Order: sequence, then structure tokens, then C-alpha cells
Amino acid sequence: MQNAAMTTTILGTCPHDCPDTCSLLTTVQDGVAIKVQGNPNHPLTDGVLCTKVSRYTERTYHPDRVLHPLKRVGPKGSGQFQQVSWDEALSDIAARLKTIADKTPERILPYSYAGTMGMVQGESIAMRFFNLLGAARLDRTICSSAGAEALTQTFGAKLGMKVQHFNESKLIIIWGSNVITSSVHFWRIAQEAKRQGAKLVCIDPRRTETADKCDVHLALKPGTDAALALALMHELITHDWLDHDYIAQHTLGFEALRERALQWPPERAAQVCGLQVDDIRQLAHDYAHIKPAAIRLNYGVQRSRGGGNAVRAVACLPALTGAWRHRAGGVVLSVSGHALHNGVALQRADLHTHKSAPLINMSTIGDALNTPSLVEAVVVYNSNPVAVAPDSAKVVKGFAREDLFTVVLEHFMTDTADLADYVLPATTQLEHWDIHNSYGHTDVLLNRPAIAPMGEAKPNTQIFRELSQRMGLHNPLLQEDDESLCRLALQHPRNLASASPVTWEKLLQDGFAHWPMADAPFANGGFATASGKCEFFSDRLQAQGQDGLPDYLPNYEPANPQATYPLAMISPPARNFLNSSFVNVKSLRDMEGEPLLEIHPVDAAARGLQDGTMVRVFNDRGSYDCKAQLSTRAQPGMVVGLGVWWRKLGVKGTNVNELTSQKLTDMGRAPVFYDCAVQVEAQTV
Ligand SMILES: Nc1nc2c(c(=O)[nH]1)N[C@H]1C(S)=C(S)[C@@H](COP(=O)(O)OP(=O)(O)OC[C@H]3O[C@@H](n4cnc5c(=O)[nH]c(N)nc54)[C@H](O)[C@@H]3O)O[C@H]1N2
Ligand SMILES: Nc1nc2c(c(=O)[nH]1)N[C@H]1C(S)=C(S)[C@@H](COP(=O)(O)OP(=O)(O)OC[C@H]3O[C@@H](n4cnc5c(=O)[nH]c(N)nc54)[C@H](O)[C@@H]3O)O[C@H]1N2
Ligand code: SF4
Ligand SMILES: [Mo]
Repeated sequence: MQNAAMTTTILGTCPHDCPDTCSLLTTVQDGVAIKVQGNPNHPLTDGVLCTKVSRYTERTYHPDRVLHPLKRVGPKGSGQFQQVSWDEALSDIAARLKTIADKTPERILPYSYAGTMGMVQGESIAMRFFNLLGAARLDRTICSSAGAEALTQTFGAKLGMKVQHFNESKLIIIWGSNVITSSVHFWRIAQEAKRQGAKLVCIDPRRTETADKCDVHLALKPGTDAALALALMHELITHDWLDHDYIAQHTLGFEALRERALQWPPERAAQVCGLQVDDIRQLAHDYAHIKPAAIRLNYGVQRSRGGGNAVRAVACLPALTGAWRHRAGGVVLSVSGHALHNGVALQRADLHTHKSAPLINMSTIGDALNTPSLVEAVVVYNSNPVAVAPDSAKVVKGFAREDLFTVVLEHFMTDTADLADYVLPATTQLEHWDIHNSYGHTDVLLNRPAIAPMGEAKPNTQIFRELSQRMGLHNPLLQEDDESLCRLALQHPRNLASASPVTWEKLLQDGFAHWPMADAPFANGGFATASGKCEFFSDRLQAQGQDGLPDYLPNYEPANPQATYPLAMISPPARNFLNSSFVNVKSLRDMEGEPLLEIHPVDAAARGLQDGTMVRVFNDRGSYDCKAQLSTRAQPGMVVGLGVWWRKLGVKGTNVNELTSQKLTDMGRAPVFYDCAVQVEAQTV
């Protein structure tokens, strides 16, 4: 039939760094994607997407998409680029990288993160390529490594409750997470529980949209979560609200933890956290008496100096009360340790034989790039470090080095792409194959391409395949195709049993499958630690010179009215952006409005600021201009700069990371985005 429009729907996966990992249905008409919806058959997606991704076609067909290779022709950062052929771009890049690789391959740095969470377009061919080259290794710390390390030291792996069981919980503590913004499908489950009588508690220094909708909001000072958790332990212990049997059988170090917790009466924690003593007591009472009790712990807790300790302190709570015995009790930060995928075969770390190649921390990329002898070339993919890495004045200065050779694989001219020598057009999720695990649930999903690549865009994998050939790297592992890589991802030894629910055929048909995982993972202990127990005390941490027990570590930069920079600033995600992705999608940017600083009316009055005053937020690292929003979402002494705007779409070409520091957390070498002191003043024109 000649004129009938051909309409098909293709199953895919949301690629973004979000715990919900939704299953997508893309409607394609005559080769054009006209609609992206949530898959109604995937239980956790339930047919619903967040506002951002329901506009994914607006992003894919955006007029500013980079659709051809671009070569810099003006000075670095001048924005002058010229369209070149793939042939010219790849030959020149290969020659430049080869010159470095012949002598000092360790000075070539890959910089990538979770622009896509896909295992294939993430670290498959790319990692094999850099491993074979003997390039610098990237320490991928920018998001979750403090919490990950803390979970590993406590439970032995990144494991916890299944989110779908929160609907049976009677007490839900949402700790360090604005779930309405960052995990809207979890919020749906929590509301189901609420309708069935659950009490919802939010622990967050900011009065978020989520806090507004919970029964209780404890607005503690940033970075004081460990003190609160220790005081809860104090109450559980002194009132003997403990599950002695669970503690005896499945935990390690209770006596030592007991002593530590007894140093934290609620009065002391109330002082540190800026909370009421009675509120702490009430929370402890609720935690001990309303069952099942579940904690949705999230990453807001771990972005300050003592972040790892704070996660450990919270993670100890369910073992004290035996909350783990019920599938709707316990705690979850991440469940990424459940997946039976074969990341080892995808990435092939064994190909890297250059022992002295340095490990470079992505969170201190500012310092690394300003050490010319350390990095001569950087290849960026799936990340926008100029916008998202801390201490951005240094990051910009580093990327602006004329002697640094920079290649950026991107969809758009981001702040990072602006500073590149070459920008290579990458495909979006609608245009390539991938396999996805989730850190928020225990399903595995397939992403099939819905449309042909736009313009001359190529998948990351293909770009690295072609670059390998040009560089004379003829290892067949560098030429494996995407569909084979997707299949390989599923070949974990434990997933190869004939009864495995995860098969390629099932993924092709349904788009998703469930990795096998117990409903109540630690009901009978079985922690993944060497001792098999929940380790209140960790020998391994002690061997690293750390405290073996969780403790409260004050922030590097707490609020302090006497200090030059008296206000504590946090910079959590904006609802309509995903980190720095989507900032250039106009309909979403219009919803966010403009870069704002929430400041409490008391702090505003002290500085003569009105609602809407243009302000300069500053410290020794830099200065950020935006509009003041007088709001009791911020507490006195604390300001909130919602992230992460593109610098060039901000007021004077800066964003909030101009203010954040390159200091690192106690565990996991992670950034301390929410541990940052600033001063605010009205802008002088
Ligand atoms: N819409 C949207 N969704 C996102 C993202 C996004 O940018 N936008 N980012 C994605 C990514 S990469 C991640 S890692 C996840 C993160 O998601 P989550 O870990 O769930 O956390 P956030 O929603 O970022 O919220 C962090 C919350 O922690 C609070 N907070 C700040 N400091 C502290 C503290 O010291 N203690 C406590 N208790 N709370 C604190 C902040 O006010 C904020 O409300 O979200 C993902 N989802
Ligand atoms: N101040 C402050 N800073 C923060 C945070 C904060 O809360 N406050 N959050 C931090 C956190 S949790 C994280 S995870 C980091 C995130 O930082 P990033 O991982 O850098 O995330 P994005 O900003 O989303 O940038 C991802 C980029 O990858 C590109 N991309 C997407 N898919 C593909 C693909 O298939 N191929 C290629 N080549 N490119 C692709 C997108 O176009 C986008 O520009 O930011 C951190 N920065
Ligand atoms: S960003 Fe999160 S909520 Fe939105 S579609 Fe993707 S996985 Fe779902
Ligand atoms: Mo993140």
C-alpha cells in the first residue's frame, strides 16, 4: 500500500543515569520517531515516563544536534569549528593519538561517565581500545563511589531491598533523596504504601517537593546524617529495641558499635544536626515500632566529607532492629551488585598491560588537566566535565590548554565540546543497540534502535572501531559488533544455566527480564562480606587507616556565621534536567526558568536581597551569578543552587560548579558537591 503511513513501535530503554531505568516504547512512522512512551508491560515503568524523557524526540531531532564531524579552526574555546569528513577527522585524530601512544600512551586519558548507562555504548569497545593502548585509567568517582565503598564495606556488595516491596512498608524513610525529582517511579510506590497507611519521613536539609508530601520532614544541616543515625542507634540500644538474635547471628562488631552509639545521645545529635531532640526520639521510636520499616537511602547523603561514614551509619540500622527479616524492611541505596552481566568480557581489563599507567580521578580533573606532563590528550564521551566536575574554573583552564589534544564524542555542542579540537557526532538512544542494568531495580533491559542514525552520527562503539583501525590496532576484539556485544553482556557464568530467566530471546520479545534475586536479600544474613555478616566494624577499613566503625565527620566547609564564607551551599539536581543533559531542550529549560539560588528570607534580609535580585555567589574558587529566590526551602545558614546548568546558558558563562571544591570524601575518593561554603551579595552593575 503506497500511501499508508508505516507505524511501528520499538522497545528500548531509558539511557539516563536514573535509578528507575524505564522501559521505552518508541513509535516510528516512516522512519521518524514520533513518540516515546513508557512501556505499560514493564511493572516498574508502568507506562509512565518523567517529563524529561517523554520529550526525548525533541532532544533527538533538536536543530542543534551535532550531525557531522567538526574540527576546531579558531583558538581554543572560540567556538570556531569547521565541518570535515569522517575520513579527515579520523585520520588526523589517529595520527595525533598515535604520536603520543608511541612514546607515552599513559598520557592519553579517556573521560567518560553515565551520559548513557548502556553497557555497550558505555565501556565496551571504548575500554578495550584504551586498555590495548595502555592509556591512563580513569577513576570513575563523580557520582556514587563514596556510597558504593560504604555499602561494600558494610554488606560486602551494592545490594539492598527491592524497590517494588516498599509498597508493603509501614514506615518509609526517604533519606537524602528528592525522589519526586530523581526517581519518580519510586515515589509512585511510596504513595501506594501511604494509601495503605504507611508513614513517610523525609530527611533532607532542603524542604523539597518530596519533603512537602511526606508526613515528617527532618531538615538537618548538610553533612550531619551520621550524627543523626548514631543517635537513632543510641535510642534503639538504650531502650533495648534491638533484635538480639539477628545481631548475634548476622552482624559483626556490635559491642564496639554500641560503645560508639552510646556517645551520641539525641541531645548531642540535635546540636550537631540542628534538629529538635524530640524529633530524633520520635523517629527512633517509630523506627523501632512501625514495621516493616524501610529506608530509601540516596546519594544526597554521601556528597560531603563524611559521606562514606554517613552511608555506613545508616546502613547499620536495619541489622540492629532485624528489619531485614521482612521483604518490605531494610535499606536500599543501590542494587547494582545483583546483576549477572559479563562486564569483564565487555571491557577486557586484561588487555591493559601498561603497569605504570596512572589512575586519574575524574573528580579532580581540574588539577589533572593543569599538569601538562600528566595528560597530553583526552577523549571525552558520555560526559560533560566542564559543566559537571567540581571547581570548574580549573577544569576550564585545563581544557583550554593549547597543547592539550581533545576529542569529544557528543550529541550537542556542550561546554566541554566548545573546548575540543574535534567533536564527533554520536548517536542517541533511539539510534543504537544497548543492554542496560539498573542500580535502582533488578531488571535487565534491551535497547533496540528505533530509527537510522541522524546525519553522519555513529554509535560510540563504531567510532572506536574505526579509530582503532586507523591507528593500526588490528585486534579482532576491537571489531566486535553491537548486537554481539549485547549478547555477550548476558553471558555471566551464573546466567548461563538453562533455567535462567534472562535470555536474548526474552529480551527481544519483551524488552526486559528479571535477574534472579531473593525477595528479602538478608532475611537470613548471607551478607556478601568475607565474614558473611553485616559489618558494623570493618577490619578492612581499619587496615586502610580509617575508623573501623561509622562515625560523624564534620564537613570541610560547614555553615559558620563568623567565617568569610558563612553559608553552606548544596546543589542538588533540577527536576527537568538530568545532570547537565536536557538543559538545551527549550521546553524543559523554560520549565526550570533560569539559574536560581534559593536563600532563606532571614539570610536574604541580612544582605539586603529581595526576591529576584541578581546576586553574586562566591568563594575563593570562583563566582556564580544568578537570581535570588527567597524561599523557606532553604534553611537559615544554607543556600541551594539547583544544578547543573550549562555554563554558556547561565548568566555570565558560569554555573554552580564554579564554587564547588576538588576535596574528596572519606571513602571512595568522591567529590563533595554538597560541602561547599559561599558568600552571597547583590550584584553591582
Ligand atoms: N530530574 C533529575 N533526576 C535525576 C538526576 C537529575 O539531575 N535530575 N540525576 C540522576 C543522578 S546522576 C543521580 S546520582 C541521582 C541522585 O538522586 P538521589 O540520590 O536520589 O538524590 P537527589 O534527588 O539528587 O537528591 C539529593 C537530595 O539530597 C539532599 N541533600 C543534600 N545534602 C544532604 C545531606 O547532607 N544530607 C541529606 N540527608 N540530604 C542532603 C538534597 O537537598 C536533595 O534533595 O538522581 C538521578 N536522577
Ligand atoms: N554541583 C553539582 N554537580 C554535579 C552533581 C550535583 O548534584 N551537583 N551531580 C553529579 C553527578 S551525580 C553526576 S552522575 C555527574 C554527571 O555528569 P555526566 O555523566 O557528565 O552527565 P551529563 O551532564 O548528563 O552529561 C552526559 C553527556 O553525555 C552525552 N551523551 C549521552 N549519551 C551519549 C552517547 O550515547 N554517546 C556520546 N558520545 N555521548 C552521549 C550527553 O549529550 C551529555 O552531554 O554530575 C555531577 N555533578
Ligand atoms: S530519567 Fe528516570 S524516570 Fe525518566 S524515563 Fe529515564 S529512567 Fe525513567
Ligand atoms: Mo549521579
